[in-house]
Amino acid sequence: MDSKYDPRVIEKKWQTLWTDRKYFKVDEDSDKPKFYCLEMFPYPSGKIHMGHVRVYAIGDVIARYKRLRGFHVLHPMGWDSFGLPAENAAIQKRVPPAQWTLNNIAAMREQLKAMGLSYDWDREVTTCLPDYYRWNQWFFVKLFEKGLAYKKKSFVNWCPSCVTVLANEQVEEGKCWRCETEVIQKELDQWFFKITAYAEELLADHDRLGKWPERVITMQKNWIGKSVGAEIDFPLEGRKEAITVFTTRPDTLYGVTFMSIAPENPLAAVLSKNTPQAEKVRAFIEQIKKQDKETRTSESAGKEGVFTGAYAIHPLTGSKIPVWVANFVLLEYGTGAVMAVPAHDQRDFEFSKKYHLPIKVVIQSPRQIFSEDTLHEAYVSPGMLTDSGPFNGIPSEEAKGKITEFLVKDGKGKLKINYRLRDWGVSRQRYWGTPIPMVYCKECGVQAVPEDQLPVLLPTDVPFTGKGGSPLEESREFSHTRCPKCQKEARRETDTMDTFVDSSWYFLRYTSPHSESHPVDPKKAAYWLPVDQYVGGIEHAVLHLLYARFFTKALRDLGVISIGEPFSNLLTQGMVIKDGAKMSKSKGNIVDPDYLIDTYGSDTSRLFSLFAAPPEKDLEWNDQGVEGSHRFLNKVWNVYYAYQELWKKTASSAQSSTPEARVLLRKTHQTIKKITEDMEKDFHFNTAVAALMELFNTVTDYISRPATLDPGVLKFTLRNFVLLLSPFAPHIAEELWESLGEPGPIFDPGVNQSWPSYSPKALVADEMTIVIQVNGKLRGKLTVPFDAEQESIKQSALADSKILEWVQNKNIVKVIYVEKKLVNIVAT
Ligand code: ANZ
Ligand code: ZN
Repeated sequence: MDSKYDPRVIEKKWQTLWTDRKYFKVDEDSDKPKFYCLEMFPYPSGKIHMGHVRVYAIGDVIARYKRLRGFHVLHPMGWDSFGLPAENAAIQKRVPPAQWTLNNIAAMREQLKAMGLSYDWDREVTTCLPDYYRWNQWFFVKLFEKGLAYKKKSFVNWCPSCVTVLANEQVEEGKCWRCETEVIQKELDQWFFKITAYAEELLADHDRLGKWPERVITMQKNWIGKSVGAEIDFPLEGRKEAITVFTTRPDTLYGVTFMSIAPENPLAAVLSKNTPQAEKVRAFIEQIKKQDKETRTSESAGKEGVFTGAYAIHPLTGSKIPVWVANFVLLEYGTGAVMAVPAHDQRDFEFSKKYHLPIKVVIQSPRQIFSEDTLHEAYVSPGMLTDSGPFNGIPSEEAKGKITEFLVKDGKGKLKINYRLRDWGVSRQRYWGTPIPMVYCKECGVQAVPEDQLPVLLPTDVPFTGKGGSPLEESREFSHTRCPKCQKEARRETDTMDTFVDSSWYFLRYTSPHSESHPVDPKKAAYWLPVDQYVGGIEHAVLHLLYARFFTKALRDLGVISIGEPFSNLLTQGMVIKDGAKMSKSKGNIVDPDYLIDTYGSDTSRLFSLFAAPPEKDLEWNDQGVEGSHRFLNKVWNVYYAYQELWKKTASSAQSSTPEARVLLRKTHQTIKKITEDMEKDFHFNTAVAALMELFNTVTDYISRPATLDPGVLKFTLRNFVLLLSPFAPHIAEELWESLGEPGPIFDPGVNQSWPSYSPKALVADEMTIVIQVNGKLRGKLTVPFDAEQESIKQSALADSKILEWVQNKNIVKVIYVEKKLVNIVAT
């Protein structure tokens, strides 16, 4: 041990040793219970940022802690390495995407290694390499064979200038994020995964999850958006067909005063044909097509519409109801048509006011009688039915069932459950992604690429022009192929898969990353799965976490794995904030992890990020905090350095003769208890680190009085302190451990070092008796813990009932404390 704490030297030393001896490499053969600890893998943008430091430090603490708790821990790392930035780099810098990506991975791998993270690097998974993406293709084909991958026309956000599809997130206020051209809705042939087939199971299985943030579950529930209601048919006047609507409020059926259909609904054009309205309707549809759906259907958006010229017939009253086209009705939800009840639906209410359509109250509030004139907004709460024929006087909740039943008997409607969840569109007109393994043959139609011809490799002869469209179309060699069935000339699918496909199963691949015959080796997967603890950002609450849950269920049904839920427990860490905003390049408030690690070392960086906030809360950056963590580690180092000679002739001892040593012992046991509880319950790393600092204060206090020093007890405390510190600041912990001469290293699986345990008996305090005097005369006695603070002893003395009598009606001038002996109260 050097006299000076130099993280650069010791961190390199221990990282090399851990790596060379493969301490964190695991197989499937152990008597210990397994624990699979996983953090969301990064996109290799080129450099790690503080957000990475935070999430990977959290994961590493959990992994190391669980090892010390006797678990056989799988802790892997990899790269989510397909995606648009590589393509943009290719356009801007003329580097091939593969080269750009692999260089970035190499650089980031070194940065992660410098953090001292306990990964089994032999299991590294890189999604942009054929040994990984071939299985994306394999899954695609299997899903296609089961009808869970299919192609259909659908409307997508389209930038006419970039000639490409945009994700919803890439549309900003209706404009393209890249060129600010107005985005239009374009109908394209796209591949979909049928996630809706699992909607009910995805919802129901929320109950089977372990510790997941309530917020994430709520967001998923809203995203899936289950609605129970009815489908009701409204015959069209003078036509054979009917408009079918989906409603969650069949109780309001008598309040329908018009119908609204989506502009994309083909009926819109059909119904207005040959009416004076035809041209108006056509123009309106064109205008709405230009708006993005998010804006158009938001609550605050203006309600707009146009009359089609056609009428529907009310299924119960037989009255004539005008059919309108309205901007807020979506084609993809329900039936793309709505029965409008302006008295009880706010959007319909606003629409009616704007276009002077009648409003008919059919649910009466128990508190106030509303009529068309007194209603200033829709009445949406439950109430009693009125103006509803035979259903008058029935409570609205009950009427839902009654009216539906009535319609069903009459063949005019049926019960219906709807989900907001849509099938997952996976086609991307991009280069840097997994080629979709499909072939189009003029004779045989759509054909899957046979298994023995996988992987379909990404071609390298593709020019990057930035013009948009599918870059793979530009590769002649790629797009021209032969039909797997008839061998005639055929065309390959030139779209690639959404990169969310890659991250939907990487956690499965980690269990057997080198398997060439299977996506996952069934035995190994059965041993490791599910992930026991998953750690990642809340921004993935819906898409990634829902897709991964869907994939797990679909792959279970394909017989690939046997579990149905991938992540037993989920921890979502907060953001790293500086000067009130999330750290980002554009805000210019970035702290570079490289600088931090070079200046202070990885242990300080980790300790600070764990200490500064509970993991699920945002972490406010603070330079003094970093300095403070660094000073703490220095202080610790100096104490161990000062005593290292002593340890050679001293054994650790949990027995003590002196009361002072017993105070230290008790504090040690209390700290072990406290930190263990913090780790087990919601991972309260910040309070765990605070407890460590507190224990160390007791240590420095203790050694400041060398006369009463018991070296055995001190060694006992310092030994436990290192173990408690080791998940947080592993490098310095190994070094300190070595200085104690204990069998090590701590993280050598062969040493089998375990997390300290406390003795409940040792938590009880020694007590002492304090004499209480009033004006120098003995008036009482007090029993207090041996390490009670002066202030609390004085307070107890003053509150003693006997003493109160003696000082009654007197003025307390002074309270004198003689350490561990007496309290004298001076009163006049
Ligand atoms: C009549 C009605 C009366 C409605 C009332 C509501 C209140 P959730 O709960 O989200 O499922 N709706 C149906 N399909 C629609 C579409 N494609 N685009 C826009 N709106 C649509 O909402 C179901 C309700 O949303 C349905 O119930 C329908 O309006 C509307 F007092 O029908 B309701
Ligand atoms: Zn063919």
